[in-house]
Amino acid sequence: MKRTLHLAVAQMGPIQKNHTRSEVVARLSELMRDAAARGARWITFPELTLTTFFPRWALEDPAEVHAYFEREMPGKETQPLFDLARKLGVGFYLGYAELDGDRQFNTSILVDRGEIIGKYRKIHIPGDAEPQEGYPIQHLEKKYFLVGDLGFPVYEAPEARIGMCICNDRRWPETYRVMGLQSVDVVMVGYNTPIAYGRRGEPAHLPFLHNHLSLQASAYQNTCWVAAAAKAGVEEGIPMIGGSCIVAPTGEIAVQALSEDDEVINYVCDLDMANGYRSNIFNFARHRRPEHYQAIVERVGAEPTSL
Ligand code: CDV
Repeated sequence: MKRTLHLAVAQMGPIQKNHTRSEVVARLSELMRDAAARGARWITFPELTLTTFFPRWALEDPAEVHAYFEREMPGKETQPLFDLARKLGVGFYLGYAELDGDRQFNTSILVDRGEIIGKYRKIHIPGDAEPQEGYPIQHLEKKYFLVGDLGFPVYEAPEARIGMCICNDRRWPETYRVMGLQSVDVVMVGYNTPIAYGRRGEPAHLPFLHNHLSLQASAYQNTCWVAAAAKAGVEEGIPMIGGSCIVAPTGEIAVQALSEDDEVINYVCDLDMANGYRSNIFNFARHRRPEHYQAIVERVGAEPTSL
């Protein structure tokens, strides 16, 4: 019998600084109800879903910083989302800022019908630790987050092997290959991608291109489905891309969000679609040549010297 999984991606519109967690959880609950009514079994929410994207600011007061973090999950405000998922019989990916003792991580979890079954902590932390002169906007994730310490685990959910990554991770081929080598069926990823990033920014169309380019190439090269959820629109004056999508192992976008607001997209994914590639062009066991890939783990930055 064909293995299928009904996936939904719940894109979110902006979350402003004055929006409370309870307001956000009410929006997430509405999206979850919509996804479940369409028959979806798993839902991907964005990165740092519970608050505005605070790493755009250089906050110094620890109390102000910690107000953006979750000390427990579920907490008082997030418990209703877990309860609803249990009632509706759905699973979800949720990104949030995690405070573990005094360690701060950019984290995502997999929650199946109210129970946490997996956790990931963002590994590729982009941006800077200090504000940069001349940048149109600041992106200070290095100020707030440690590099994740859990690797790229793949979790055995009842219907599929599910892996996670977070925003900037989706641009790095290593992210997916480590999960591809664990026969991942679905990679879930949430993102907050401002349109003007870096010293001069780029032409505005490029962040959209690079988003889909990375997701589509990675799905194809690792023969998996990718479910990608944006937090989109203008948040605290900063425009962020949408383009949330579900990508097939063929590299094709199966379905894509059209708005920059709260929006559910869904697709019944044929998990066996990967088999053709896995037994042929991307049969890793037959065709990979790791003895020639040492540089990938031995060298971090590019150098103009041969290995
Ligand atoms: N939240 C992110 O990781 N955003 C980065 C931006 C800074 C480029 C991204 O890769 O989309």
